[in-house]
Amino acid sequence: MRLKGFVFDLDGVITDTARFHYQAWAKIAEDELGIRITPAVNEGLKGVSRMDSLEVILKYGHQEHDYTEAQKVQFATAKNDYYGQLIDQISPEDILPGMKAFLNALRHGGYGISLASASKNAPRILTGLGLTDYFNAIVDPATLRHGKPDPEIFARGAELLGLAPGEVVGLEDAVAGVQSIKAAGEFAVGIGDRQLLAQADLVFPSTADVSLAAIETAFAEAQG
Ligand code: B16
Ligand code: MG
Repeated sequence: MRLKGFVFDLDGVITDTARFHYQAWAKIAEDELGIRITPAVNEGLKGVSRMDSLEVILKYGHQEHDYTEAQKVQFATAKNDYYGQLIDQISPEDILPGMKAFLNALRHGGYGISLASASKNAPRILTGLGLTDYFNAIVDPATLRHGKPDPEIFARGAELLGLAPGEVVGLEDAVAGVQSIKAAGEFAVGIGDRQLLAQADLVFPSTADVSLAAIETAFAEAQG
């Protein structure tokens, strides 16, 4: 099959929102729950949906049975309100190194481009970054039944481009994300630690290293 499209994760691939998620969850956890989260806890929240992130934090604080659904929704809403204030500062300067050039190369190459982010704030973040126009489609995470590592989100990313899974590359920085790409039957490009992302077909240590030529070569070789 020929390579025709790219399905992007957002946080950790295009920009670093993890620090804002951390800041917002740390505040809500401390103020409302009396739980002090650590950077290690935050690592476990990457790529995880908002409500599931709250469950991880409650479990960490041994409070997983202490609240009603309505109270949990309140905590998650408070977190998102504060997070919204933080991401309002996002500008094109927050695009991770190399990614603007990479998106330009994809556009010139005539590739389809879609976004497979678990974040309901993704459209707002792309607007802040000035990147909305690069994307032919954005998966709406509210319409999904399962989060990463389930294949649903990356499968949808290809579908929205009108492409088969075998015709696209998925880009991810999280282990659960790479698992989602592979389970969808797509070619996985990992960004980060080679050992951690060993399930990816190709790994770049950082966004600055991502090369379209290297991806095209590896994709063609994988066709056998
Ligand atoms: P929201 P990604 C994910 O984005 C984040 O990594 C994760 O930390 C966050 O909880 C999730 O989005 C949901 O975000 O609260 O804005 O809907 O990595 O899938 O681009
Ligand atoms: Mg990510």
